[in-house]
Amino acid sequence: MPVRIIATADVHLGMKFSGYGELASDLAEARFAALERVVTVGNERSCDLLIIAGDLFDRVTVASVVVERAAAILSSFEGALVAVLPGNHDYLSPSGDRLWRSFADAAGDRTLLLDRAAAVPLDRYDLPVTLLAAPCDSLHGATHRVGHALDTDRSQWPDSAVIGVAHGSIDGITLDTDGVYFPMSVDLLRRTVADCWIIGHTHRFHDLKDARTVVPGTPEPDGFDVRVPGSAALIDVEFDGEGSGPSSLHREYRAQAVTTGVHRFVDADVTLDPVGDLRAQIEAVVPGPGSIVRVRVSGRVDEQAYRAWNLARDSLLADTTVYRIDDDDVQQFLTIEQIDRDYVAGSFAHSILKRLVEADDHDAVTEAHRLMREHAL
Ligand SMILES: [Mn+2]
Repeated sequence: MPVRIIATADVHLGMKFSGYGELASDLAEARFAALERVVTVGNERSCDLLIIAGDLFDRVTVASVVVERAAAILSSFEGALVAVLPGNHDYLSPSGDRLWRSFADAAGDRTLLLDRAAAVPLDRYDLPVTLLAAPCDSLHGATHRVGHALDTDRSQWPDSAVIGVAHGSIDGITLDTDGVYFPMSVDLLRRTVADCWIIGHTHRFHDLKDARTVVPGTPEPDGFDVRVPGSAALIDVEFDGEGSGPSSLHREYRAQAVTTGVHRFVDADVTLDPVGDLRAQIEAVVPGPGSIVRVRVSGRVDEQAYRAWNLARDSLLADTTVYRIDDDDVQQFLTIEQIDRDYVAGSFAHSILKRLVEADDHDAVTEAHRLMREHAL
């Protein structure tokens, strides 16, 4: 009997986005919508199991309304079970778990908290699956929590798929310079008895066949370091090898990313063409509704276009899809009229600038003008 899983991680419900001004509430709300879409996709694709591989919540101190909303959304999953692993942001705390206790109170009986580093057979939910759970117990950890999956005897579950669920960095995939996010390597994962791993923490989808590992990614991008749309992983685990006894059962997984996110974070560079419509040149790099764009603008324009650019920039910023404009590199052409106006005729500065403008050497004009202003010549 094949098993179909919808997997997500790093939902980070309760994230505040305090640096994003008036976009903050929209971005915070989008994370709940993303979890709803994960559940919807799971239902549409008739998934048996929904797995959340850590960081469902952004921190252990999220408001109880956040916990209740999460539990309500997850309760609409129509498969046999929702399994939730604590990640490094919503870690199990040794001092007692207000977060996970209130989650357990709010969640239904088809929700299972993976709160021990142990094997968890799911036969009581009528699923031919044993999970090897590796929850986080702190924000940081120098060593992974998957050790028990190395020396577990999997022959105790001859008819089950054995699926690891962990949270942390993966060597070569996740940036973890100091090795503080429960680091795992492809080699380590390969040596475990799992048929397949589902590992959270990395915010973009990966199917690491070498490591038999699926990284679902975050269902909704949470900043400019996530350049891909939000996704979840749809995983089919197939059993074959019939006829020669259960121990020879061969299990194989197939994984695909399904898009679940709304927002896209985009960085763009624009060199202004002073002749064209300035606002339109910026709008051309906005990929569409839901995108949050940071634009670096450069170019050299005349005095009139420079004034027009300042107006265009302000109106673009009032439009919240363009989140930030860095236009330090937009420079104004210097004209003879301006030089006559700003510098004393016959002065050193006046004659140098005038000669450079007449020679059409605008790079030199810009640089000389900058130096003269700096030194108040
Ligand atoms: Mn994490």
